[in-house]
Amino acid sequence: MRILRSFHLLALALLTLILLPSAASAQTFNQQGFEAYLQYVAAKARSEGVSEATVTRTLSGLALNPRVVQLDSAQPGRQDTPPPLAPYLSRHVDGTRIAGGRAKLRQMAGMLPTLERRFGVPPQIVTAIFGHETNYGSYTGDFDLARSLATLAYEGRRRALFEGELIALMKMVDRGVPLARMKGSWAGAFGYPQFLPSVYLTNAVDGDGDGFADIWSSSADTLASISNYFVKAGWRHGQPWGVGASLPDGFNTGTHASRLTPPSCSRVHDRHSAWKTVNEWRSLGVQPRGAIDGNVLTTLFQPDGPGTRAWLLTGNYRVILQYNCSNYYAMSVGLLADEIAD
Ligand SMILES: [Ca+2]
Repeated sequence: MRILRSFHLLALALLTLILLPSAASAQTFNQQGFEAYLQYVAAKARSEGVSEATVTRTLSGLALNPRVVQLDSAQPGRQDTPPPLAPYLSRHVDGTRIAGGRAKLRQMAGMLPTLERRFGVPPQIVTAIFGHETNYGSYTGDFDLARSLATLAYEGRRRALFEGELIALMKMVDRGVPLARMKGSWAGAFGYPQFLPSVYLTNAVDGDGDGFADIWSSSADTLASISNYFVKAGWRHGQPWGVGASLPDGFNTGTHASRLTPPSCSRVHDRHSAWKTVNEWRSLGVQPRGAIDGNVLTTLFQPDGPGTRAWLLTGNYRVILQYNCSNYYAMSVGLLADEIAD
């Protein structure tokens, strides 16, 4: 076995030398180059222990998907001034999504105490994620995931990410997930919580006791899997994600800017102030408008400028950002969760 692995790795190294320069160049960005690249991915998957049967079934006959390339290149670029938050919130935390969340919590009421005891994450937070990702399961995408991931990897803008996800997809198949279930968004996310394959492998769990983590059609498994993700990402039981805050007249948030350099996703984190305890904020005249312990560390966030809504955000807000690093996303998840809670 060890010898076989070494042989695979050697073959992989050779294939990398032979294929990558041509696969990456503009001239060979075509089906032929794509197929050559897939040979390289197949060798890499084998070296990571994926079975030959799965490699063949997943990659043979796969065609480059021009629609995925088109959608990826149409992604909006960076904007110098972020758009205002308030209009986004009114579009995403609306009556329909709030009613849908309350209905989902009622439907799942039987399992919620167990869920919260097992993971320590409030069901309304997890349900708000479910609501934001797929409107509680009403749309999950019908792109062929292997084809999307292979296309995005071959295209090369984020090759390491998508190549890893394509191999993770094959590992899911080896674990018993039918290849026919591998449908999802053009960018490779699937199921009720829109996990990527690597996220499924490390976070998906069974919530209804049938032994299978079915995030395609089981709300119980979906809520358990998102809860598991949140626990692993560091959710602190008993702390809110954040609370609204009243600022004194003329308060200058700029004087409390953070001096830390965020390790990742800096454009999102740069918009938050320095960390202070709630009591320290109170001493500066900032009043929390919800229940929160005085010793909790928070950042102040007033996205739309002086005179607009402001919030004190806890470390749990950072956990929501790990799911999707966008202030627009995390704020609307937090506010939707507050709305759908009892
Ligand atoms: Ca299950």
